[in-house]
Amino acid sequence: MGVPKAELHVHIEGTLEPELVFDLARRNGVPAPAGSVEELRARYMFTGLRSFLDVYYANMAVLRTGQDFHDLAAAYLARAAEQGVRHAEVFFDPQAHLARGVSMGAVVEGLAGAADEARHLGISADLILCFLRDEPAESAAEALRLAEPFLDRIVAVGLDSAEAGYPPAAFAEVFATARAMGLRAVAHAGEEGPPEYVREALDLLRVERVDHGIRSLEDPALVARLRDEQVPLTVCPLSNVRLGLVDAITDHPLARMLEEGLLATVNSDDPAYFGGYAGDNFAAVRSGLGLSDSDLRLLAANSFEASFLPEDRKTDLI
Ligand code: ES4
Ligand code: ZN
Repeated sequence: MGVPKAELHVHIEGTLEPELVFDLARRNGVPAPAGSVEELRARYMFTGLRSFLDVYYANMAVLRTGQDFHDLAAAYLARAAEQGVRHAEVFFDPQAHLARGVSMGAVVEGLAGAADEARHLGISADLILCFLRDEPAESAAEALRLAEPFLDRIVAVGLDSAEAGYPPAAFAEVFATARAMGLRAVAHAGEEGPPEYVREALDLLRVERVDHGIRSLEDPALVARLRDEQVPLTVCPLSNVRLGLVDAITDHPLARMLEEGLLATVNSDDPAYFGGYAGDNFAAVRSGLGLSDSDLRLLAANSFEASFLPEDRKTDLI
């Protein structure tokens, strides 16, 4: 079951297990991306973020209807609840789906319907609309415009996809528009990109959390700022190892981040691809880094603290 926690960094499309890829391909009459589940899983050997994203975007082509998004989220929320996740803030990538002719309504209503139904499992979920940083900012603005009728189901905007060479600055305006609409803001930064991208995310996008942020450790002044301002970092240990950004779980910088007094959390990122859900990531850092019970309690408390839940619900859950 695992310690009660919130999951703040999970891409719903990254929870698409190979079995569901094949079920949905059959249901929708679209080609499966491989000959078999085993053949597909055998491709999950990544040399970096780009090599992972190529497989991730290819597989999500089987997602066509609101029911597909519902079933995807229902499966994730059931597995997350089993691993002790009491609240999830879930990324989705609408631009990738709009490009295939899937409507914003099908995506958001499918995901939100599953979130409503999962309440009886003891898990709540909110949605974070992510912009693709390797697409033009105009495309992000169009996605935000299309999301306006569904804003009551969306808590925040985020920024994801290939990072190196795509600094946050280009998205300052669309993030300002989103904040003016009442949305909160987060961004991936310092995963494969330099510490400067973390600064830009804070200063230009005015994000309240940084997703990954591990490369911040290369810059002592930035570390001091993240500590002083207690900026939450949503760290994804198994993801970093599987993408080759960290050599081994035993070398993961999470231990150093805690020593530095940073507000770190542990998350799964794309659990269908990286070898585990939230509880598996907690287990991996516990054994790989030799974290103590009090470290694990701190990580769990941080996850609620860093969430966008109302203060009274945070205190109930911590
Ligand atoms: C992602 Cl691991 C990672 N990094 C950036 N963007 C992403 N989208 C899905 N997984
Ligand atoms: Zn991510």
